[in-house]
Amino acid sequence: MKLAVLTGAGISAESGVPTFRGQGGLWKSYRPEDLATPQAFRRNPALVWEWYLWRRSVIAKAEPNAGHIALVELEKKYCEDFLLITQNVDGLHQRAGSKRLVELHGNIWRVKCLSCGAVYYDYSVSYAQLPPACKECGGHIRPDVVWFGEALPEDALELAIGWARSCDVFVVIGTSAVVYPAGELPYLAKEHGAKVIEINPESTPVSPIADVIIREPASSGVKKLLEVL
Ligand code: BJW
Ligand code: ZN
Repeated sequence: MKLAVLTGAGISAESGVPTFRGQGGLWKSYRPEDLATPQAFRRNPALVWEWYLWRRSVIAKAEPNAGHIALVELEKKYCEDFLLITQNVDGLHQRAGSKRLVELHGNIWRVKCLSCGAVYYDYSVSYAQLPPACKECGGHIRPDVVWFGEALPEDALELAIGWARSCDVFVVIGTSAVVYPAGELPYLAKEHGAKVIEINPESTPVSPIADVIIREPASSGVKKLLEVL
């Protein structure tokens, strides 16, 4: 049996990382839609960087929770018949030990230079100046994440689409599923005959097509999933 899992911000909520939408999703009264765009960065790069540095500092203090860890168990059980597709940029799946993982929206700990194109990991939670300078050429750097209106990394998206089309079970954990193209993957899986399982304390647009719904937080929900799969 081939198993694909799509995760969103909800899986990291119990690690203390705020979700984007709903309670606690706001930073200084800005909506993510107002900050996670190339236009916002062009208009006010320091403000956008401040948001990312605040999030980095929160993530740096966070630990993977029982939900992340249970997904590592699932990967060990299914081996190459398993793929974890995450919209999260926090790196908590990797810290828990997930290996068969694809990041659709980049990684908050990676930066990209707007002048020379260098891409590298950078674990700073503060910089002397904003926007920070590239270590290679001194140009301005930005977080290597995917903002609204930007294309997702081609390889990552192709892999995710291939798995959605070919898996037997597609599990959706802790995502509002309102952001595309990631939000489309559960529908694609369903269309291609997969059983869809949702783990989320709240109803989402995926709920009506889900074959099984576990209306629980990720930490207890993924443990239940381990018992049935
Ligand atoms: C728990 C829990 C617990 C709580 N346990 N669960 C109109 C229609 C359709 C599409 C569009 C449209 N207009 C524009 C678009 C496209 C746009 C889009 O989708 N917009 C919609 C908002 C309408 N998409 C894009 O622009 C994408 N790119 C694109 O389409 O490119 C086309 C292109 C092609 C070729 C060339 C050029 C362009 C890019 C989308 C990028 C999204 N980026 C962000 C920021 C990433 C960087 C960063 O982190 O800063 O990604 S936005 C933000 O939303 C982030 C997330 O990954 C993403 C999804 O959020 P997620 O994870 O679902 O979180 P929440 O907060 O929404 O939900 C949390 C859930 O957890 C809730 O359901 C809770 O109930 C649950 N929960 N506690 C389990 N304990
Ligand atoms: Zn550079």
